[in-house]
Amino acid sequence: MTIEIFAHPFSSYCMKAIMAFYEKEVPWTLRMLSPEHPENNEEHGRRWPVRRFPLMVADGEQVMEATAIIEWLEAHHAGGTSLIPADAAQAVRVRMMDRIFDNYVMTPQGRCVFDAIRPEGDRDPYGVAEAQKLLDTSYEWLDGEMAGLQWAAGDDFSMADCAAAPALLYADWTYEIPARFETLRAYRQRLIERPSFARALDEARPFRHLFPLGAPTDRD
Ligand SMILES: N[C@@H](CCC(=O)N[C@@H](CS)C(=O)NCC(=O)O)C(=O)O
Repeated sequence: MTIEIFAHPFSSYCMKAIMAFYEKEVPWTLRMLSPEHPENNEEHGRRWPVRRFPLMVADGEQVMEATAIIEWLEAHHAGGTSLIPADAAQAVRVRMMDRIFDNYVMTPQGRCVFDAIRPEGDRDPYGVAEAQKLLDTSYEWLDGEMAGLQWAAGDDFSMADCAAAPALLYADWTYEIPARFETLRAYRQRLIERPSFARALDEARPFRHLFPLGAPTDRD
């Protein structure tokens, strides 16, 4: 089976999908989305006019959305880490936490970053303040929720942790997780040390200068 992923290594949602492939030890080929590869940009836009990435094509079958790509991976490849429990009832927690990290950490984090790259006169301080307020709420809730847990759904690493890793990485760079949330910060560190994410993070390292708010140079 030939699996191609239209992606950029520094993209948070791409990291989410890519680390899942590393967890499952399934080989794939990068179709790099960058100005140096206009043919990839053209095919990506033709396949998915919304132009969001990652987008996966596996033997002609196309899947958009990082979560759906991981769902596809789990459905087609039994090996490696099991990212979604086969038991439907147990899978609820994984899917719920996946949505929580996407909607209430990754989304407000992105809102702050995208505001920073707008032209001066088009900035939205109210929207950024709202996003930061949501991050405050999410950080506090997650700090309590993760107490006593190794991973987002319990003892086993899952798709929810693939969502959490880039979300918490970039959220902390954007709007620091306060020191008092020790449990959440420790979970973020466990994610950074997870080999699948460490690999994706290393592949993204050459692009850190692209982070509009300035990426830290002494950590992560
Ligand atoms: N809901 C999508 C979000 C994908 C997304 O927004 N990806 C970003 C890169 S991290 C993107 O496509 N940015 C391009 C743009 O906003 O035009 C998913 O889960 O895959």
